[in-house]
Amino acid sequence: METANKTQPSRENGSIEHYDAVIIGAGISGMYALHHLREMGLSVRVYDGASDVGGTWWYNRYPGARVDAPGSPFYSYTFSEELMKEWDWAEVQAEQSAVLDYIEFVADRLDLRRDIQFETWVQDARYDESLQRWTVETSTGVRASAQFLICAVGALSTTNMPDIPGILDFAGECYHTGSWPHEPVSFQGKRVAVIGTGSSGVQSIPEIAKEADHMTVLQRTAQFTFPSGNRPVKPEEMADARENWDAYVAKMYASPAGFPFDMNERKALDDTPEHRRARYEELWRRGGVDFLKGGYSDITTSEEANAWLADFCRDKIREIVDDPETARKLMPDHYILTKRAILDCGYYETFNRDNVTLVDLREDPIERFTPTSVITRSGEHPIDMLVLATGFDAISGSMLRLNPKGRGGDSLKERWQDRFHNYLGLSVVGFPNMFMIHGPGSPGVFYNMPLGAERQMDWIGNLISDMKERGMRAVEPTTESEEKWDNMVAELAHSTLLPRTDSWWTGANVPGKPRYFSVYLDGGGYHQMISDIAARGYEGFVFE
Ligand code: N01
Repeated sequence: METANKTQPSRENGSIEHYDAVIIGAGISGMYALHHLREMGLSVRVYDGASDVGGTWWYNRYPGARVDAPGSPFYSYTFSEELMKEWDWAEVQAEQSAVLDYIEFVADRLDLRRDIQFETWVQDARYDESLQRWTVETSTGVRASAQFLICAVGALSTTNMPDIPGILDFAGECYHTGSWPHEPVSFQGKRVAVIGTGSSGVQSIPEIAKEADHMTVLQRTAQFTFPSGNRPVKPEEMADARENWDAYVAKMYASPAGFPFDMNERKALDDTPEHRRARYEELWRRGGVDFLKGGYSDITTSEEANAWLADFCRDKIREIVDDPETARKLMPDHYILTKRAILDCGYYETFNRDNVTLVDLREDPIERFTPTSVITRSGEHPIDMLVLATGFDAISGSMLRLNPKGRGGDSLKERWQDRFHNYLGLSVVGFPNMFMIHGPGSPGVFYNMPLGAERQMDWIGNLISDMKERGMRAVEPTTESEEKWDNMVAELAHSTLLPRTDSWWTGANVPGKPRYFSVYLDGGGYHQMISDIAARGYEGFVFE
């Protein structure tokens, strides 16, 4: 490492900047990567296409966007007790603007922006085998060379645009929830159509419906959603988290999903049907995370337990939705919790509004768009605005969009044609010194993502220190270790019902994408395992 202990880059005739590490992405992961590597004394540069920090939280500012996972104050960085002590969370499921405020506070507090170049898209990244360094080319013409390339490009960042005849001819306003405008969007007096009923659709539909003249929901797959149970964070909860932060963090480290909650270990069929129903009623009333952590341990492994909960939730839809025909269309038919769990704020209730129409695209598919309408098999729906809540080319999409070129100029797209070959979700054969945060093969989206980024980045930092001590210049995994890891990811996934349902976890939402479940499901076990691998001298890697 030639510039360790320097934080300023050296420039050659202004044409190329030299760093120890280049980080792509200034979201939660990239920000921590910058902080951590800088603390280690490395020279680091971050590039991001956005005009400020935040990544997914910078882009996803659609109405209703909020943390819909176990939330505040545990969806946050854990590495600094000061940050924790200085920040107050207002709601358990913080809204997007509150999360972005927090991220900006961290960037200010750690003075991160001085090493981030915004509005700069990395267009190419190539490994030079003779120099054992990466060169990146950017949209602003800046070129940079670095020994290490950290890809913090986001697991849910590359938007999935539906390919529907005539969609580009639609002349009204059109927005994707994943790249929502920064200027206010007014729905007043407008006829709005929304495609997509995943988390983004379920969060935005109730909000848009309150303001729009009319809303048409174009639903391809009916969804199970649970009442969010969002509420203010109580002052005593914040005080308790602050007082006992170390204990909470230890619990987060020990838990499979990275949150400090005790999960119910009991199996559904160990209880009588009456007891189960009473339990589900109580959890439904409390809503939110309570439902997920308080349910039974075998919902995603036992077909019978799964069917029982699915029936309970379908009964809830029938209870909530007034019109039986609309309720019928809203009935999901997949294994419950085999698509990402959604927490909603009045989603099913929205279909009781006079200004909302539900179109079931399975019975009544979209034929085409015109400049002023969407035409489904049953007829024409005139619209002024189209909202695409169609999700992302998730997990692997942003790495493929970057498409780095490794040894011999071979591209990641070539390497990943059939599967997203990787070792530990961190590294790829033929791409030395390149590391992914939340990449395919990691627990990524099944783990508390800020914590997962911290833990992966700490591991990468330790590997870099180890290389420095041993005078090593390059590291990459072996093909055998990639194959072994792929089998481990698959084995764990297939011990559950999750791969049986089409979802963005299986790549089924993007035509032509390799279809398989590419997330490692045991986050807690994963972090222990990668730490053991490090202790065994980075087993599965080769060094130069
Ligand atoms: O995307 P999705 P999302 N024609 O892929 C439909 C995270 N997140 O943005 O199910 C018609 O879940 C598609 O239909 P189908 C969270 O992890 C977090 O909502 O593929 N429909 C589906 O209904 C989440 O899971 C938060 O049949 C089409 C929808 O569009 C993940 O991001 C908030 C279509 C896409 O749902 C992704 O959620 C929001 C087509 N051609 C999201 N193509 C927070 O915690 C797609 N669909 C803040």
